[in-house]
Amino acid sequence: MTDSMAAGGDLAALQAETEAQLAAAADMRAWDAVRVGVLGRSGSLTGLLKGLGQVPAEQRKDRGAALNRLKGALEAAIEARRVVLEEAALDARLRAERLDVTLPPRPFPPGGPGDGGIHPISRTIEELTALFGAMGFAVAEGPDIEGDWYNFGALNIPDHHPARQDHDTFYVPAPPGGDGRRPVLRTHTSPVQIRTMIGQEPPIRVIVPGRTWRADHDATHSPMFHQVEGLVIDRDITLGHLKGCLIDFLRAFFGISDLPVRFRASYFPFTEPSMEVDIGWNRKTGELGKGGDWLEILGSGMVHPKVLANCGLDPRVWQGFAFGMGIERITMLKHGMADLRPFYEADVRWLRHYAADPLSPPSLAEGV
Ligand code: 2NM
Repeated sequence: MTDSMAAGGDLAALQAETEAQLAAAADMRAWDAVRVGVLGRSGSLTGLLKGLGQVPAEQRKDRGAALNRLKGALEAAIEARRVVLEEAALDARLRAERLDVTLPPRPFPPGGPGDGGIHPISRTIEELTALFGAMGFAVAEGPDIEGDWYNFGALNIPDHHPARQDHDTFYVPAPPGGDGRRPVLRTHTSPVQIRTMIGQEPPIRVIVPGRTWRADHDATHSPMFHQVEGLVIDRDITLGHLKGCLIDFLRAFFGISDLPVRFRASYFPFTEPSMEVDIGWNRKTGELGKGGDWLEILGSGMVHPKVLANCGLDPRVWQGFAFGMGIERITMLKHGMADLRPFYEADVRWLRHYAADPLSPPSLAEGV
């Protein structure tokens, strides 16, 4: 026991030395070495505390109090340095990982690897979603492989109907233990309207874009293609609502405010009455909106009472209209595309030409 120890000079020296080491510790590894060197099992302060027993009894109380004060001071200094080092580490990481969200977008149309565009089918679906969304329609989806009842039966399509024939429809082998009817690759998106009517209370306003399948393949038909169908069900829906909705839609979609639209009586098993809808165009030039010729563009009608009843809706209370059209077809007409096949061929030249800018999604304000 030296005089300086008795006066606590060794403690002041240890405190000064530890504080210097902490200040010099530039990272958490160095910091931890200092901590262990002082407070660890064979650390300098731990040694001093262990030596307390050898201190003469008359000095032990003061010495113990001084050691405890020192321990508190060193623990506080070590903790303070940890906070500083961790904040510095976080600052460095934030600087290194900084993302400049004000950088200009990648060039469009896509010109090189890493650049992308929206496929015209996807773009049309985005446009339909925006246009009908503004009229209060939600988007509904359902399975591509359907039960016979959802695809045909509920829609009042009888067993002998030509649409059901193997010739037109892709069937899947009937699973064991079922009713023996084969599941089908849906031939239209109408089964999703059936599921919607069964699953949710009216009023209903949905559009259903999606893949559909028919055993057909030539320059204007693909075995897989896309449809959008729409359904409105409420207490007092009339043919007037159908006409207003579809005229507004067609004029907005094609961007022609005075596009001629004609409703022509037709037949579908699932609607009564049923109507084909034609738009005005020039057969020679392909120009839409003028020319005196008519082009069939979609099918529509008031939902058949039997279809409503099949879905558990009382036709004396609920009624509505439905419509359907081909997405490839309206996309080709809108953009003057000559051939259906490039939609599915992943030809980068065609895609670069027709792809839409992913950073400019369709907006009603700009006109889709
Ligand atoms: C069309 C034409 C006319 C239609 C009917 C229904 C349902 F489920 F409500 F009965 N969904 N879609 C419909 C009506 C589809 O496509 C040319």
